[in-house]
Amino acid sequence: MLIEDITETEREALVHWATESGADVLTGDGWALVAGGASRLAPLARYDRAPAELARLAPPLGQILAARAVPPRSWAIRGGAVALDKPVIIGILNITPDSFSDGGRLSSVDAAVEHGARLAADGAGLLDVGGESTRPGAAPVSTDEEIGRVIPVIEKLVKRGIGAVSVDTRKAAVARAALDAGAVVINDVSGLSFDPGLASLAAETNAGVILMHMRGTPATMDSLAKYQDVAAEVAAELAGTAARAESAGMARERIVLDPGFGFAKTAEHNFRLLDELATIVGVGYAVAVGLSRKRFLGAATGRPVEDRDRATAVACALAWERGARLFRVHDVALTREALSLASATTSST
Ligand code: PMM
Repeated sequence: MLIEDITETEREALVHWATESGADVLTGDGWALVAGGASRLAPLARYDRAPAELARLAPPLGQILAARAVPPRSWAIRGGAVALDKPVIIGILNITPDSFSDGGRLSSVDAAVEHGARLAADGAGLLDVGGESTRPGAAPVSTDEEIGRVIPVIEKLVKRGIGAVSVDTRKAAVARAALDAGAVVINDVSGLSFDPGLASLAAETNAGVILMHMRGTPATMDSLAKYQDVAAEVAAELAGTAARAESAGMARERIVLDPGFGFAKTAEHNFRLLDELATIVGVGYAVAVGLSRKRFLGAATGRPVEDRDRATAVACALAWERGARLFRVHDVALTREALSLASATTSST
């Protein structure tokens, strides 16, 4: 890597760092050439690991390294594996009172299962069933209520063999009930920070996990949307989450990371994060994105929430190019079309 326009202090710090870490460095007036394997150079691109004098260099170095990162080709889930050499679409099945409200509980369960069948037929490789809204300011849901919403739907989806099921929950008790009912993945928007029991449960059961980045809780996250360099900071925080998951016993190949679009991020942060998504891929795990119908897509297109599926499909194609492999969306058919083109156009990145 050739690094230009560096100060004398940065040059000295770089030489010192290279001696300690075993990388090779050649320097001149205002420039440095650094050579070494990607794993040896990676800490330099982590603003939380690099020496303080080199913090300014971390974001551009992160981008250089990330551009060379190769996304994992497979994700181990409970009882199987998901190939990641093609885009994997995760269909959203939110079971909240207003989502399938056509009368009594039984008919709304059936309506949700039918919707799941349609998402699977459209090309969803995973159906993500959730019973708690995580929108800013959404009211919390009790564990019993959440179980009552999601389990009947998961049971029927599994019984009818409609598709692999993931449960979108922050709670270990809900995740356990969902796994017992046949779910194979836990999608935790809190990134293991809400319920201490979730990490050991995931490790014991060999579930696949999607660990998402956010700060605070849905009630407090908007006030925590403060970053100097959003992609580098989200990458560092997700690396910490993944390290905690592994020390709780989760195998690396079961972990998917998600930068959490819209969670503790402003529209501008979301645009930067999408552009610099390769920095998240550079952390070294498969990356999922949840872009579907989110507010920042409305900020760019002027479209209301019910008319953001085209913007979602385009955003997913951009994310694929930058190394994302899993895409959580409402409109599976449209997104699949955009991703078919994106993946046919890029050889594996
Ligand atoms: N977004 C929502 C809910 N769950 N899970 C993951 N992994 N990533 C996300 O971005 C995500 C999520 C909120 O969106 P919704 O209310 O439209 O489901």
